[in-house]
Amino acid sequence: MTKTTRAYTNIALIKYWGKKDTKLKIPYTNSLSLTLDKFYTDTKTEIIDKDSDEIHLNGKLLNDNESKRITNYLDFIRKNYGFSEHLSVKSINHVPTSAGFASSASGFAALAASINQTMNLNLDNKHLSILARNGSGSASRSIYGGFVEWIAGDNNKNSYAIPIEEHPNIDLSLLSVVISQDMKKVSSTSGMEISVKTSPFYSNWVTLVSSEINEIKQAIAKKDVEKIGELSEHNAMSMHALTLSANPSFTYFAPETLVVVQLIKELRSKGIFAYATIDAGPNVKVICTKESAPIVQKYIKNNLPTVTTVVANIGNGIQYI
Ligand code: 2P0
Repeated sequence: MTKTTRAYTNIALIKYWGKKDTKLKIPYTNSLSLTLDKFYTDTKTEIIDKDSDEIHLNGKLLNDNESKRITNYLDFIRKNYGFSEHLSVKSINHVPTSAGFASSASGFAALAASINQTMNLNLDNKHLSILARNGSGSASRSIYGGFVEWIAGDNNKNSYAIPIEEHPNIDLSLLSVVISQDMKKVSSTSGMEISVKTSPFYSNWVTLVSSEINEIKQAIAKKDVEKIGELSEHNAMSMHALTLSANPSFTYFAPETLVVVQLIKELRSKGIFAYATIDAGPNVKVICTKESAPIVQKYIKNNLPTVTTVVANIGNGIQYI
């Protein structure tokens, strides 16, 4: 009897932005993330005696168009892992769009782990991370809890995530400030592609990430939360500079995104621990401590009453329930 697999979402502190190989999802740089609690995907897969897959998301059977990304992924796995059976996939996403997180990281990590069980692939975590990456790059990191580094590599065998500190005893929380729940106009996949091809700063980004990854690992080892916050904010802003300097230029920022960044700077000038990180959307994730999180939450709500906020803590890797 196969169990349900659960994978949590992660937030990149040093971000993944650009692929050397778009099909296999091999990135140009390493990246480093923190797995979060609360936001997760539960998935169960079963072999079905049919000639196509059945994908259910949150209790709804998806049509061909809606399930295409998943069925393409299942085709890829069948071809590369030597089986031909079709599958029923039942996923429940506990990553509400209202929390401002993407679900592809937890979704593809849970799916990879579930297929590993159902098809008896016997993959260890390294190979599971490779399989998850083939679905979505950031999913490679959701195999593990805590701080995780995705080693870029240069082929399908040597690009995978490794745990840096699975259960770090460190005082960090993440406050998500949700500005908009609308679907983004430029997907991460195409945003990365345009940035790689056209930003004149792309090669500087590759150099920057390699030094910031080393610095943040030292900061994690020393539990230097200030340094972790500083590096994360600088890395996020540098990633967004790639979108602004692309041709044609684009941005994921909404006007309120910049207002929140400004409020965070005001808080810091008053001695409150708060650093911003922003992914491929307008929402801001604020790196806080347990003590500063409610203060930051209140300050942002007072200044921008329309936003919603959610606090997350450090979470675990793949679970079998
Ligand atoms: C990250 N993001 O490191 C970066 C920072 C968004 C900004 O990984 O094309 O959904 O499926 O590999 O993993 C979002 O991109 O992209 C992402 P694909 P993915 O978390």
